[in-house]
Amino acid sequence: MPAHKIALIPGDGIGVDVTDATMQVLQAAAAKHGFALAPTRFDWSCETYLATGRMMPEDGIDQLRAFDAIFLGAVGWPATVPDSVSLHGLLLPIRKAFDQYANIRPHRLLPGVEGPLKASGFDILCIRENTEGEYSGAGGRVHQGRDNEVAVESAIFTRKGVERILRFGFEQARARRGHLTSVTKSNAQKYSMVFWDEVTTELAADYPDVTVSHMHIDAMAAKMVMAPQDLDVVVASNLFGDILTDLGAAIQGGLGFAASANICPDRSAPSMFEPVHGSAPDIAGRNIANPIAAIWSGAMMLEHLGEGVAASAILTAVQAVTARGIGIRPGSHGTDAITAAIMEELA
Ligand code: GGG
Repeated sequence: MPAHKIALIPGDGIGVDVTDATMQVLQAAAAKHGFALAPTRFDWSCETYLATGRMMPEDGIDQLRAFDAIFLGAVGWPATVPDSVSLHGLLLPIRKAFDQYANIRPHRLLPGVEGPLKASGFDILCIRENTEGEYSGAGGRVHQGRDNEVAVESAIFTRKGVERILRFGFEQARARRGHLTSVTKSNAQKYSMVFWDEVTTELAADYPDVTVSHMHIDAMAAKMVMAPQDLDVVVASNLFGDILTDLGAAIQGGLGFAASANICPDRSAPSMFEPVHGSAPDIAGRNIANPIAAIWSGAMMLEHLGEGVAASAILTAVQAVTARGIGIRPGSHGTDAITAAIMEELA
């Protein structure tokens, strides 16, 4: 029986709760569909940082390299470790080291879930550039604490980086409804974002079957609220994609439903799957967190591993559960109850 080697990084807060829930569902799906999952757990978190001074060991990336995929819960415990330290110590280095340049985030309403909008028939695939741009980590500070203090943070856009994420978006659009919206702020950011627009126009010639719109990030934020049903594939830079996908999560009913995949498209390294939400320290360990975003991310991982039938079965089970009204409103059902209902449907 084939066994997929999974690196599990539950991380902090509700990351632990939703990772445990996800693994129960994935293992049940594996048993039913004739494959095995061999998880290895890495307890790398803010607690690790407090104990060792690092979010993960020095050879952490090498330890992960041997796995077929990585599943991550959430990162962050701001009461003890600054978010900038935890994010740059774990999540961002993994994305960069494994060239997981395409961050894919689907936004649509599950059956029974009422989002805050009148529109319900939207199905958006946000694709966020995941390795450079505003999160490149290039910059520095001098004269700290003095009145001549300076902080510089450079957003880096390379032709290779911009081209490959746009090509990825065009391919996705081609496989879906054939429309791509490229999001920039090229009226204000006249170097990097004008460059991004130019590359989009250049590449569009290779995809005559895909229609293209250019939108500014501010107009896009309004569009996602006013007319999300008009959107198909949306491609954006690291920061813009990060923000837009929290908006996407909001219109799909909340962060409890927002799944994501950090894909290394040429498969030269493991891809990583994680819910969009963070660690939510206020509800950690209280059996309150909605595990659906994580379980959906787990289904995306199975799809990536070639287990499409099991992935579809999980999504069908999740949809059946939300259609029954389970897990559709914050606090209506606990983590365990939602997980149990999904397992029941799966069986
Ligand atoms: N579930 C992943 C997580 O903990 N996300 C928190 C976060 O702030 N992520 C920032 C990012 O996705 O770049």
